[in-house]
Amino acid sequence: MEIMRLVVTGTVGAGKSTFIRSISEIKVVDTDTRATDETALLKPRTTVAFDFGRLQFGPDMVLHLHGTPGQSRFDFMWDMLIRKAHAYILLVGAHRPREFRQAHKIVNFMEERVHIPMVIGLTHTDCPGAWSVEDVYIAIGYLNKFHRPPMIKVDPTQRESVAEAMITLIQHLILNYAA
Ligand SMILES: Nc1nc2c(ncn2[C@@H]2O[C@H](COP(=O)(O)OP(=O)(O)OP(=O)(O)O)[C@@H](O)[C@H]2O)c(=O)[nH]1
Ligand SMILES: [Mg+2]
Repeated sequence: MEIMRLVVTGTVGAGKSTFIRSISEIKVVDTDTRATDETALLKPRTTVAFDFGRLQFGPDMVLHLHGTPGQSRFDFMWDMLIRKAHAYILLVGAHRPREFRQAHKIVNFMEERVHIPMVIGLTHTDCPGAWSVEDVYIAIGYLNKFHRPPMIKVDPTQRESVAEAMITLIQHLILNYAA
């Protein structure tokens, strides 16, 4: 049985914990705690260490899903989780442009440590003020159309949508391995 370790990272409240809860076949181990800092203005609970979920993918492969906290004060967890990952998805809330800088910062953090396949999952596209895929690419620093990771819209609350995003990530991973 092959274990594929995938990291779900991204900005605060983008939907990382929800994403893993939607797809995991075991009850997710999470470390969500009542938010007491500025995050409390956005949401009542936040991840302080990690989320962990598991998904059987075909007869010979099992996916381990590791969700990171969104807040950068927990970036030692980003470091621990990304170093063991085979690929990652960066979730970005399309409705919170003020967080796009943070998304850029997370990508830089990861790229300084690993060179592994990644895709971007754009969440909250159903919310008022949501930015388009093209505008988000530019806002987080991907100006060159020919040199970008794939970006897909994903609704972490919908299992089907999360499954589609996972398939995109795994296809990207396989293509990269084959190259
Ligand atoms: N409408 C809508 N709500 C969403 C979407 N994605 C996530 N949510 C909601 O956003 C809220 C925050 O989701 P979480 O999964 O806690 O976010 P997180 O990325 O784990 O946040 P931190 O751990 O604090 O960084 C939850 O209430 C989700 O149900 C989306 O695409 N659309
Ligand atoms: Mg979380």
